[in-house]
Amino acid sequence: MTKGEIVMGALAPHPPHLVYAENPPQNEPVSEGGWEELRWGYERLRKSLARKEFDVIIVHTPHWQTYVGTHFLGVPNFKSLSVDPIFPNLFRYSYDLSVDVELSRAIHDAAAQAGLHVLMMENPDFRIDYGTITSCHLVRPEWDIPIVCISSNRSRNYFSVEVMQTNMLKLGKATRTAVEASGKRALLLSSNSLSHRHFTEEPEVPEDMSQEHITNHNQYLWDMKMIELMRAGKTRELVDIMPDFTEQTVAETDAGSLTWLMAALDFPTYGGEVHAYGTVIGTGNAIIGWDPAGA
Ligand code: 2X7
Ligand code: FE2
Repeated sequence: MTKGEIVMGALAPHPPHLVYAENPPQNEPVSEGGWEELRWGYERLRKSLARKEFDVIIVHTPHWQTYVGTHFLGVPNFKSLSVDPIFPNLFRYSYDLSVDVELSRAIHDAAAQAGLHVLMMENPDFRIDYGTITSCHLVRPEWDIPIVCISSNRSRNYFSVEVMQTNMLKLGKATRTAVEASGKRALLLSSNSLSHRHFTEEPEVPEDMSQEHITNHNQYLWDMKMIELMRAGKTRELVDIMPDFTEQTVAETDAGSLTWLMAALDFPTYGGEVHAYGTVIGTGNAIIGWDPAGA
């Protein structure tokens, strides 16, 4: 069997606003647009992926939160309605997706061998979280490629940011090992925003872009610091600084998705390609791709 590989890794944030703004047939609410900078960034990411062939999308999501260990979807198909608990006015999305259960189990087993607490999620009525759906929709709206979906363990909340980091570095390495052994070509998605201070009130027209900006300047400076490290290929330093960034900007990196991605990519020293940076209800969001072949 030929060795499997990660064909690209991407930071692929999941504000449901972006799906709302696109008006796909699966989403019930109707918008007048909005957040174009980020949506055009996703368009550029999709264009860069058009040059690639891949068999599976592996997504690590902050909105499937498991309190004991890391869980993996373990049922071949899921079909239902996903409603965002905070923005039900924006996101009521009918999904129908397939799962690469074989690769899920292989990553599960590799993670168990590395000493992590893991579980296959085998409830066929399980509701898929909106983080997974939004990132996958924006990267591959055709839904024609199976996914592997990895929960985020709340170890940062139960223990500390350092425990989260240690576990996610192990999980990233286990993911890479399992992909290589599988012979498959995988696209990896870190489904998270960067700085994450939300406004507490939504504008009357959610897509009113005259109301959209970063919540505060220090958050913006932190986001730029992180993006500069990614652009420069200083990903070890990025991971080293992650605990402080996470604490200072209540960043969604607390879920471990970005740490997992950097470890799975084996800490790229080549620059990530920034497709966009933009804010959504005050949070900082970057769309960035790492292409090992273009290194
Ligand atoms: O989950 C999110 C998010 N990460 C960022 C912005 C707005 C809403 O939901
Ligand atoms: Fe989120």
